[in-house]
Amino acid sequence: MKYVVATARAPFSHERVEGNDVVRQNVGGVASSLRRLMLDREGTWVCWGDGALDSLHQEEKIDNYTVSRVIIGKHEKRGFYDDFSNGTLWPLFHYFREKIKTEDFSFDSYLSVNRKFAERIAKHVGNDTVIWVHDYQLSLVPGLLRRMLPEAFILMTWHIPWVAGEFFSILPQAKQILQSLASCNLITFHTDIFVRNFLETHEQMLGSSMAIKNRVAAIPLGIDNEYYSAQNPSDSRRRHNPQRKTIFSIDRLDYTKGLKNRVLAIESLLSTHPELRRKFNYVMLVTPSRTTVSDYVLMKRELEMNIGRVNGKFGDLEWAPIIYMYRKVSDNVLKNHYRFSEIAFITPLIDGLNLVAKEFAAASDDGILILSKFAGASADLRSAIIVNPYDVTDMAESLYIALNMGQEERKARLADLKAVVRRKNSSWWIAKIEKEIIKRGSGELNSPESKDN
Ligand code: GDG
Repeated sequence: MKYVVATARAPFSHERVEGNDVVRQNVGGVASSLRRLMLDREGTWVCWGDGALDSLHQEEKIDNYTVSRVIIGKHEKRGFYDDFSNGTLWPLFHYFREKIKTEDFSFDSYLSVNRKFAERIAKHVGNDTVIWVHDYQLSLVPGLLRRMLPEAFILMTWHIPWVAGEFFSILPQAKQILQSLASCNLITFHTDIFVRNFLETHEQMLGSSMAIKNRVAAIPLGIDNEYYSAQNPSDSRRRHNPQRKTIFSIDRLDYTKGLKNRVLAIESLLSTHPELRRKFNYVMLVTPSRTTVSDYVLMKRELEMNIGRVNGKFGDLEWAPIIYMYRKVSDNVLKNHYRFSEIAFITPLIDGLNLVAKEFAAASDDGILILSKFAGASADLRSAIIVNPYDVTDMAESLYIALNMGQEERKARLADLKAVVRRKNSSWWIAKIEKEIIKRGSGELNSPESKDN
């Protein structure tokens, strides 16, 4: 099988560093799983060339596949990425009704960038090619491609939640997006709930259909378990203060991640259990994200005010409950945090999956995972302490339970989590998806909607 993969984010970018053209590998679970896939098979990866020097390298061979970069102008980037992808679709698919922007002009840019992707993909498609489109930034690509290539096999993997049909229909362009997705041969989501929501949406807006049911599957992304569970020899020392337990989290700065509620949970914990003062640190790593989108700038200010308030209320000359860092860290530093933190506190208000929860389970020596019930990963990671991220008291109580959990229970829970993450790893994910592609075979590749009844 040969692929043309399409993602908004690039696997590699060309940046200018001290006057030199430097190739940078982009981090993130999706990029690394797909990089491995492409290494194994020849093919093309179509992506957005957003690196400073990417326009000089629109087509380039990396290892045994081609990276084909779509170049987007400044104005178009604003409409496509800042406004429609992240100002409209992102809040829509995470149930943030008040944040959804519905200005028409940004949709024009979104459509034109999706068309550029579709045209570029079409250029690289040959016989036996599977076109694999990823995520909400490229939702119109399948429909545009279907018109150009009626026989092609088009697969879409949707990485974020799919919401209830009624909520989705807020979007003026809802039908257009849904019709585009419905033209795929296969659509994968991370959970059964998202599959159910998608099918209900389809039924409400386009009518009931057996064919669409056969083309949707829940296949959660796995991680590279070996990479995260391997010990880094240079990190054999304990990084954190052995006198205190470490509660750890890492997230992009995003309103879906429930960052403020975690700070409030620390406040509640210390108010109800003052004996825990100086007994732990909450190491809160936050990575800059979408810094040109206005909501994100305001959110950062609010989060930092709350951290300052809670540290001011409980801290002293020798201790502050929250150690906040706003930056990107290297993989080695991140793995070190995973390995040595006693507790991972991963409580998004809603999340398609959440790879951090899986990475922590793979890397941890003896840790406890506290996980939001609204993270897609909670469907599999049942041995975590599952919390409601809107219930600050519940989260504080879970922290208290985790801080006092005996070794036997800790070990049993972690062993369960590790077993799931090991089994459903990134190779499992690819194999499962390929099985679904093969199952559908070429007979079903031709115009999927024609089989509807
Ligand atoms: C979408 C969905 C779904 C983050 N900061 C640093 C860093 N990371 C790495 C983590 C992890 C990844 O980035 C973030 O994981 P997410 O699961 O949040 O993925 P996203 O790509 O943001 O989001 C999400 C995912 O797609 C996959 O389908 O789970 O629900 O929103 O791998 O480790 N890595 C390093 N330094 C950082 O500062 N090294």
